[in-house]
Amino acid sequence: MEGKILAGRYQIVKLLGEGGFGKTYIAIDTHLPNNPECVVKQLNTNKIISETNLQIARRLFNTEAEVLYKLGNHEQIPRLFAHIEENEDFYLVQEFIQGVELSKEIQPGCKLSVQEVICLLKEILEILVFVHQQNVIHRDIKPANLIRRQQDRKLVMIDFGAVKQVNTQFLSLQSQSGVTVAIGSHGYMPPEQLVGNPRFCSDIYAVGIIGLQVLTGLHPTKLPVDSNSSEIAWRGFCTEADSQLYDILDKMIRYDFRQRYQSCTEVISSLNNIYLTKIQISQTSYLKNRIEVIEGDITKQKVQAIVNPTDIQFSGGGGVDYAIHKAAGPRLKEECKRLSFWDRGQAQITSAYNLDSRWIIHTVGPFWQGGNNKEGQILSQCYINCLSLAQEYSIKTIAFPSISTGTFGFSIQLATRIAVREVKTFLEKHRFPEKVIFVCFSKDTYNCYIETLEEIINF
Ligand code: AR6
Repeated sequence: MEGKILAGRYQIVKLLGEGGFGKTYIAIDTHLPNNPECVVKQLNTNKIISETNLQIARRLFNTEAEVLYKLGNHEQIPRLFAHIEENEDFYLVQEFIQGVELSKEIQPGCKLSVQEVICLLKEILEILVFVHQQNVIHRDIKPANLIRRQQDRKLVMIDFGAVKQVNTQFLSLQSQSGVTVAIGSHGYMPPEQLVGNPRFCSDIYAVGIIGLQVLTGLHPTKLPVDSNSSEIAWRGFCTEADSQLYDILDKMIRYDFRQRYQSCTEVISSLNNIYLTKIQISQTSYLKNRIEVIEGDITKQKVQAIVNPTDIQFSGGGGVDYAIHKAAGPRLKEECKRLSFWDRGQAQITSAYNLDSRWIIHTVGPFWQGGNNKEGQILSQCYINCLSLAQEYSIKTIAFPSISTGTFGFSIQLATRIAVREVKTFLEKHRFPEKVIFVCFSKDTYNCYIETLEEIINF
């Protein structure tokens, strides 16, 4: 194969690996300047004898190439450049990812801390959310299929679909004729997949197993299985105590798939929800580190999300709302138009377009009417709903203006008290957002926040 040029463009350089029905090569793209490297996966059809099976292979290959093409829209999944059929062999040409496989990072005996494990699990699960949304089950999640990209240190998920899905089909054809080819990897594959019934939660199982591997420092095949329950008996190999993470892992790797988490977002949400340990909470300094008060303009903040107090028409009509719309540009207005009607106290998230932040969380605060119309409760809901969205999106830093204290006429003192109380309660229970910044537009508001924080959290 070396030296062969596919489709008059991709020149095979060397063999990277070989599996059941195919081979993977490094190639160069002779049509682009500097001839960048790419990966060519070949589905070898030598073993497919009948014309009908060849047609099935072709159909699967084409459908799966379409799926891969869609998946490649995610920045942590290699892009598909081409799919080629030549002399009844099928090829996929993909982006080459420069980096190190996770399997090389986690050598035997290498243990990560609880916090590091949580980050790793979330990073893998966030990619899988997208994959599952496209109705694809990866089927072979393992450290060797996750590459830590050199350029940005992000994980990239590789080895998808086409060749594998086609393989799986032929696996059943082959097994009828007595030849078996293993799909999936020993130790990472859940029982239902072993009998040919993979589900979305089979991928969740595999991610859970990676979690066990990095927590215990043991390869999954080295972990004992309880003969009564068939569950993996892994906890005895951990040094740190963190029952919340351990409970989540247990639910990811249950022997019976019905007892597992059924979606990746559910797992992410549980991971985000891990309560801070008692020690962390008792350190008042810890909360202090997560709250900041500044005097300034919220539209200038370099944070992941800013909060926009708006009205139920999302008009961008006045106050901060106007300033945010002006700074974000007209595309924000377009997106806001598509949002549905809200009640006061609710929150919704949009992109932040031209702003330095990634997100805007819009919330409709209460209009002060003398205090007898649940204004306090509604304002609390604004804070809780904004913070919950921040948590759901794993937002690290969020900036709040003083909601409802302008056009909507709430007293600064009362609004500040509610803001501080809700932020404190939320942060004590959640890891995200990691930091909340109160952005005050005037010296008076700033002083009010400082005094209230001193009183409520010893700021
Ligand atoms: N950065 C930070 N804070 C600001 C900024 C800024 N650039 N500009 C104003 N503030 P308001 P509301 C402060 O009236 O009371 C709009 O018309 C300001 O000093 O913007 O929640 C919407 O469309 C005040 O303390 O919001 C809604 O109809 C606080 O932000 C309505 O106002 C909020 O003032 C919402 O009223």
